[in-house]
Amino acid sequence: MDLDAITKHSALHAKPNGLILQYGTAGFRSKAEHLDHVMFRMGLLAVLRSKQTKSTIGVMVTASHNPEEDNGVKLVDPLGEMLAPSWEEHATCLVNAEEQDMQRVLIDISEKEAVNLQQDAFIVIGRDTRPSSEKLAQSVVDGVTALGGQFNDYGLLTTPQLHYMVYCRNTSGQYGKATIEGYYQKLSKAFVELSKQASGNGNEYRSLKVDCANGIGALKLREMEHYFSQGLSVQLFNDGTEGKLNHLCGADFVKSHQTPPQGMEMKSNERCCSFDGDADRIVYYYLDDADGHFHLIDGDKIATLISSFLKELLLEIGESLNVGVVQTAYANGSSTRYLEEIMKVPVYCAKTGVKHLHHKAQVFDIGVYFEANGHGTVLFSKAAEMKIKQLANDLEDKKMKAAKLLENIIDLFNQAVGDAISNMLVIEAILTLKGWTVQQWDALYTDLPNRQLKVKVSDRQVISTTDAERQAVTPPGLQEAINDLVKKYRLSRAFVRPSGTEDVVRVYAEADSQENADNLAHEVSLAVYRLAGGIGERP
Ligand code: NG1
Ligand code: ZN
Repeated sequence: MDLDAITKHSALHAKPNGLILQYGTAGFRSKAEHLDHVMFRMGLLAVLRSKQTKSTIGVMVTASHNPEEDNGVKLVDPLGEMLAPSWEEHATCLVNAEEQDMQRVLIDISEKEAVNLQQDAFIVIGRDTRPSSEKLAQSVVDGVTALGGQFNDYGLLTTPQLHYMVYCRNTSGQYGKATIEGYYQKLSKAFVELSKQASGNGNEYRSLKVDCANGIGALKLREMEHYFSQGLSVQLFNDGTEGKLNHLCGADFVKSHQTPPQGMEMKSNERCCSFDGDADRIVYYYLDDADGHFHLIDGDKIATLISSFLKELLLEIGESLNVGVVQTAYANGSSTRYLEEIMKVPVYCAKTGVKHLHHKAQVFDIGVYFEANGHGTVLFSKAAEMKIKQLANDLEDKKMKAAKLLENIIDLFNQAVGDAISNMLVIEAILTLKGWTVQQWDALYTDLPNRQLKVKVSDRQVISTTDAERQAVTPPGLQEAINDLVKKYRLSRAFVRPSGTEDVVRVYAEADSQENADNLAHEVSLAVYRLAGGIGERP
């Protein structure tokens, strides 16, 4: 390690005095102007991680669904997964070290993790469309080169595309080609194959309106469109030519406000969907002509559609591969009930953040995981994948057809991470194959009315939780207060947890009516404000 060179370069990316940031649910996030040193240091850390794992490591510059002024960065581990927990701690240490302590922290990490500094390092970098992203990605490059790492800067990419590149490079191209072209071809081929298997012509189902949150999804979908146009035509809204990123649009806005995005022309019964700012989340929705209401189809219903379809195919080929669904505490109670009681699939509840869901999903032959906000994918164990590929060649007609469908579905899911584009194509293919309208999909079950609120407190870490975040352990008295409030309503449930991406406490409540869900959420917010050190205006 040429420590002098690092110190010299680091001075060009100086840390603002006193600023403390934490590697959270999705890496570091903050106002863009606070992140220059973070980017440089994440470039350094990526090189160490690459040397240690002897693999390509990814660095993604994005703040996903956060406002345009924010930015963020996260590292992507060798198989496209989120960074290992011990390295998250190293990241936090490194980023918060004062300039004069940086060298020591770098050496500490290298020693603790037994990094062979002679090993080569290779880093791939991607960024979203935020005005600040280009310069910040350059600071990552500076960090990588200061430690002598090699890199490939892919420029503008969706977050899942960057995960895909990392996965491809570390599996010697077996998963796919590590190029944007390779990504488009792999997914489109699987999608077109799947759509061909649909019996009717299904034309009435094959056009989709997509709200791209004025983000990277628009650019990439436009590039990709002609690869899959045989199977689906997409009409893009909020494509970034006018509006502001994530402002009054995008998956997060639609899910949390339960209203259509601005800038989208919706006619009744049309199938519409929204991506978030870095295109790893997707939610669907439509206006019902019967009642004129807006209907949201969130990650829970996406997981239900996908897992029920997979189960049907497995039944057809007579294979007893186990399918399980992983959710978080934010999953709508109706979805959990439907999955467990009607579909008879095992359901697990994991802590918020896809790395927790991803991890849990790996225990199944086929693990379907989705956050209610529309972030998720399906993981196929290697054994399940091999079995299905073999059956697709061996079995007699009808069974073979089902096995071939499964084979294409495996190819169509981004196995590295949740991916709005890939999930959109999976959903479109399933609806076409089933001959289902968006209403038929929605009718699987009825969501319980729910409400999410945020409460500002002086230190959100005073709240600690257990049981996959469904019970508050501290501060004393809070859980008892929540229990008493929940008892007042029917079909009710509520929980609170500190956000990992914003300086707030999140409150979730559901109940038998919207009014009751709203009241319960409000009352729980007041309890948080009172017992957990609320600041500012009372909720
Ligand atoms: P936090 O801020 O920890 O609640 C949010 C989402 C997560 C996840 C991360 C990363 C909710 C309630 N929380 O985390 O699901 O997507 O952002 O983007 O939606
Ligand atoms: Zn995102």
